[in-house]
This record gives sequence, structure tokens and C-alpha cells, in this order.
Amino acid sequence: MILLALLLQAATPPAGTDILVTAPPKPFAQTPATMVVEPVAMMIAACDADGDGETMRSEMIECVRRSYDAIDTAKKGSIGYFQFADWAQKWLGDRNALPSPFDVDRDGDNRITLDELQAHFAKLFSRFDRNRDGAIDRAETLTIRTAPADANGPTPPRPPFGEKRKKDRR
Ligand SMILES: [Ca+2]
Ligand SMILES: [Ca+2]
Ligand SMILES: [Ca+2]
Repeated sequence: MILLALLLQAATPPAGTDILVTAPPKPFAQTPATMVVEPVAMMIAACDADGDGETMRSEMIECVRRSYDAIDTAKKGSIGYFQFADWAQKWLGDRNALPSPFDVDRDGDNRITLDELQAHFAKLFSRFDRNRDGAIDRAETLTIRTAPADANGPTPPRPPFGEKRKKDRR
């Protein structure tokens, strides 16, 4: 009993002490995303093996091979669509992220070979390397949206500073 009384005493602040109760700070509002990175561009950026901030074609080829080998553990030389979804989950972050297996399976035999995957990434490389310098830098991985989107979808563009939205003026 004495112990309990001591504990209660310890938990009770001495008289005259102000108890300040603060709410957890509000998180910053999410800035509408006008710059996003496609899952496949995220993967290509992560292929930068030497850490110079740019992915060379050779770095990407090696990286695609490694990503494929990590899924084709049986070393069959081809993976089915279900395994391709495993590949997409691991390296693109989602089983349904693009490219879809239908885009990659060029001969339509329902199997994806490493060659087919490399051929698709070669096309992607050319698409992302906008300045054709043989390397994909971080700016080239960005997709700039004209209409920002937040958790609720696209939001109307903000009016220029000092100007109110049209509907507010009425
Ligand atoms: Ca590099
Ligand atoms: Ca195929
Ligand atoms: Ca480039």
C-alpha cells in the first residue's frame, strides 16, 4: 500500500505546476504533385551503379539482367506472366505497373525472355534519354504534370500570386 501511494505521489505534479498539454503537430499539407516518376523510370534511375546520378545504357542492361535473374531463379531462360508480375512487384513496386507483360512478350508465346525484356528497356531508354547523350539523368526520369494531382486526384491550377480564383471574385 505504501508503495502504491508513493507511485501515485510521483505521478502527481506538485501543486502550482502548470501542466501544458499539446496536441501532436499537424503534418504539412501535401504539396500537389506536379513532378512524378513512372515506376519504370524509378527502376532505371536505381540502375545507376557507379553513383554519378546518371544511368548509362550499359548500367541499365546489367541491371535488367540482374533483376530478371532474381526472378528466374530456376534459370529456365523465360518466365511466365505470373512471374513477370512478381518481377514488376519487386522492381517497379506494383504487379500492375507498366510495362505490362503484353507489351514485353513480343512473340506472344506467353513467356517473357531476358532478350524480350532487354529489347523493351532499350526502347524505354531511347524514350527517356531526351537529349540523346547516352545517359538518363534524373531530370529525364521526371514526368511533369500540367495539372497537379493530390490524394483526391487532379486539382485545379493555383492562380498566379496575388490573383484570386475567378469564382472567388464574384
Ligand atoms: Ca552511372
Ligand atoms: Ca515471349
Ligand atoms: Ca540524357
